[in-house]
Amino acid sequence: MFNSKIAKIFYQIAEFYAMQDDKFRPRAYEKAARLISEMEEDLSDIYKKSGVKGLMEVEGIGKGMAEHIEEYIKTGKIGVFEKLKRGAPIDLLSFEAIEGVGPKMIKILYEKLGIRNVQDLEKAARAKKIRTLPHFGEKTEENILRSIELSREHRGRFSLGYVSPLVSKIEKDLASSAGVKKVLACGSFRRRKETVGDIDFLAAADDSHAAMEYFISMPNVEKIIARGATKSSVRLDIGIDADLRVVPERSFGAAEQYFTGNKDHNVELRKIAIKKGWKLNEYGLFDKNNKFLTGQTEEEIYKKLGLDWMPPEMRENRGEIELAQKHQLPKIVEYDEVLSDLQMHTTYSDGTHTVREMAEEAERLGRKYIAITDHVGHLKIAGAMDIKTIEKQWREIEKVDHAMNGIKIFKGCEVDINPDGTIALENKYLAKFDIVLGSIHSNFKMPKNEMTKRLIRAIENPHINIIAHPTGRIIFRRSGYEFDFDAICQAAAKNKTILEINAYPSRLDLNDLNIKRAIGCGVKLSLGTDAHSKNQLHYLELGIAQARRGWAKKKDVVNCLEAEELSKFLNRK
Ligand code: DGT
Ligand code: CA
Ligand code: CA
Ligand code: ZN
Repeated sequence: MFNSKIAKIFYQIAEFYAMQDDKFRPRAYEKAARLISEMEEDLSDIYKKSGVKGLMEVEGIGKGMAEHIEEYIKTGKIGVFEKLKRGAPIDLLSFEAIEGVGPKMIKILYEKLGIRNVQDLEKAARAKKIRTLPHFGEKTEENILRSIELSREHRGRFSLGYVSPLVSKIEKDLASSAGVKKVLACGSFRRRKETVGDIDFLAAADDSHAAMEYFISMPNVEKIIARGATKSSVRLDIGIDADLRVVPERSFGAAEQYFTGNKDHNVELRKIAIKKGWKLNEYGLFDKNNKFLTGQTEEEIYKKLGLDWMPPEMRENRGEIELAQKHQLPKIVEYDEVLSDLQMHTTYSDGTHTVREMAEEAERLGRKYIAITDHVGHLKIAGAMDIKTIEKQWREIEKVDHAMNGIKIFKGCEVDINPDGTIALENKYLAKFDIVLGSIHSNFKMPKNEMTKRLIRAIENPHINIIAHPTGRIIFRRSGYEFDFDAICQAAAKNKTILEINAYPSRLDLNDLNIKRAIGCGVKLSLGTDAHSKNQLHYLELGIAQARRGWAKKKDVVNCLEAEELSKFLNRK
């Protein structure tokens, strides 16, 4: 998409300016890059309609940036960016996935060792050259190598939140092409896995021709990898590959099941069919004489095999097949049972929208209540509020809450957990919030037992209601700090401290497996988007999906409580 191209360039411009120690421009370009990548409207459309002026009305885009965009539309290049690249010919995007390697470090690496990309960096680290630089040392060298390994594990995968908007759009467009009766994106996307390797579109049509033609000539196709009558593969412009399979309508359920997977789940299911003397494939369930038994819907397939149907999020061969055979599947939380969003930021700290703007958008999305949770404590870069500002925000929240009838707003905050487990704001202030989230934002590299103690002490604090993004992992970038997860769950259950499922696409923390473990210990979970702008409030769906993948039930998720019930629950602590 055009926006993601511009966003990528702005992100690199920000990094180049950061390398030059520019005080103001890195943040401005970074913010613009973020806002642009989240926009629904295409910048090139805006430009076509209303020129540079129209672009300048977009949030975060000033005159200079609007002119860059015009230049890019007209010439395919941005002069400033080309000049910056000539000054330091570095492949900045290649470093994007390497945790701990920021612009300042890249600058030194380039100037002292001529490192221009991750391959150079790895070579230098393996040759033990990094440690020879002033202030770098062996430890940094090891960390760099570990980060490179981590990024390699994820190579070629994309975060669910990143691909979601485009996948939904293609689903809709495909569905309206001639002769197409049904469309569904299957595979890991349908299972709502946190990252996806490729997208597996499936369509039902008696004549596959129109659907195929449409698919390979969509505006988002960068190149065609393979084309055929019933199966084609393309590379989309956001970088990910997509397949389309077209099957007759009577096979749609079978194909849906087959292409949703996962593979291990399918293998087990096929074994069950074989035991009955049958055959299961993407065209249907067949008896030993190859007679078609069923295939139109997934429900029929599972039923015929003696199993209850289960949501795609559960199909990971983690025990669901046995339970489905015994008709004992847990009833996992439904998307519409979640009433609220319990983490978001506003202009009071590092968010881009006001309390009112966030509340209005949340209401539009159907939330019944929200918690505004701006930073308090040490995070000065994230604009942590002082006491005066907090009190001002409370008055504003009360005013907006009073003025809006459709939604209730809780006064919340996200406060830092100090290295020793104490909290970065005094108890007498914490006591005045409706809801308090405690987070670890610094000193990630502590010994395991110290980190466990740190978290338990925070969990035991009577004013901490929720531990936010409990493991600290960032998908593709950071594996999270080390601690004893089961000990944390036990302490959380005992102290009625909630663990968060942070729904931000690069966090999804707790993840599916940890959610399952936490529930097993009797821990309650909360959902929060951690939205830093109103365009991120729809991420809630991603968090609910992970809750479902972790088999959470309605009773496990506090966001399913009505607002008054939640208040009571919080006050019980
Ligand atoms: P991904 O794309 O790596 O995120 O993961 P998936 O699960 O989307 O895997 P993908 O795209 O390779 O295949 C889509 C589905 O097709 C997969 O979930 C199950 C099915 N499938 C793929 N290969 C096999 C296979 O060898 N046997 C069976 N039974 N099913 C398969
Ligand atoms: Ca796939
Ligand atoms: Ca695939
Ligand atoms: Zn945080």
